[in-house]
Amino acid sequence: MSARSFTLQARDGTARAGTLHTAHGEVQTPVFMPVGTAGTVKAMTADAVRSTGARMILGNTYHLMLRPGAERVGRLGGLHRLMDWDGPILTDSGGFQVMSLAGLRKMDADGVTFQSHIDGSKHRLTPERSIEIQHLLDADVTMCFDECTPFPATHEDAAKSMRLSMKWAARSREAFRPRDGYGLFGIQQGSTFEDLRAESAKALTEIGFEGYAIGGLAVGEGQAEMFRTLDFSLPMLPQDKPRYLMGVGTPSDIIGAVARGVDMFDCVIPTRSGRTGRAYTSRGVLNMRNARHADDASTLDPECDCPACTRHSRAYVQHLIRAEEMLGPMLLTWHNIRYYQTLTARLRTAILEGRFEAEAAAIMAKWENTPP
Ligand code: PRF
Ligand code: ZN
Repeated sequence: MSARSFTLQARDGTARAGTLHTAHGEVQTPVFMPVGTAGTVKAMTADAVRSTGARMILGNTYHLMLRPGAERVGRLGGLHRLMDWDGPILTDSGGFQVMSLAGLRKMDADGVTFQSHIDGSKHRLTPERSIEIQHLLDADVTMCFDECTPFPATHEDAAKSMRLSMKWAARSREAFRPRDGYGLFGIQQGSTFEDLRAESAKALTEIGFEGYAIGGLAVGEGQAEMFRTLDFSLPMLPQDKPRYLMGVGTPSDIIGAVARGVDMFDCVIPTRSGRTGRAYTSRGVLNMRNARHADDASTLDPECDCPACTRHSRAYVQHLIRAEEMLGPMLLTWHNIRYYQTLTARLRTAILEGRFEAEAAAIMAKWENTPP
């Protein structure tokens, strides 16, 4: 990426609409990136993902280094080629996944050694190796190697953890090879402490990144505390660069975060809940396992234009889920991703037209007050 890797098109209050320019095309923000952890957005072909309106997806250093291996992905022409996704890809750096998935793990100031959750084999990640892997994957947006501070944390523990992440951010910047259309994002930490978020923002902006992520949130603090932290954390980050809230969230989390100035999101909710039988709709969440859908000839969401909604009944989706047919999770995943794309597109249009607040209120009112 270059100096103009992000253009801000409009502001409505603190909400923003922009465009991210990458080697694999442009992305309109606010953007929701479906999670493609292991070289696939689970249950979806790349064409299907694109047809939902998604333009950028997320991949994971941790999973791909273990299987099929970063060097192998590199030899096979990179992640875009491997998975037939020609749009932009952002890759997470691995530390967060090591902490949540790996078996035995040992942290030191230089990096982390861990056991694979797949076969118990031993591996090591450092800032330098994480960046190298993300190069091999050919990520359009590379994330700094960081430690996601667990919640709750004492001020002392959060400070120590954040300062380690800032040292790793400087090493990540050193290791990153700048190329046109490619960028490195810093990750702010500091738990829910204002002084630590400020120290982290200062450290990151002094190093200088193409974008800034807010890490260490959505880890159990709850929505009110997350919003309170965003209220003071976002103004600390450069206005002219994209802001990415990692691992968030529910539709209401996303609306509240966009209102506060976040531009980018990723979350497993639409894909994971699709595989467990839940549909996110304009009128709230449907559990498609519930017996009340067994004879229901209506669609999942009358406002949705996805294949599940335009061609199938709730009764059919229920049947597929109960019979454990693969098409059930496929249709629900497709629908849920389409719902998230429709949501962010609506927010973007409203920001461009200067009516964000009313649009957000209308979406939330229908979500909360209309029986699904
Ligand atoms: N750091 C990284 N990835 C993440 C997080 C983080 O803090 C989170 C926190 N919600 C999700 N994914 N590198
Ligand atoms: Zn649908």
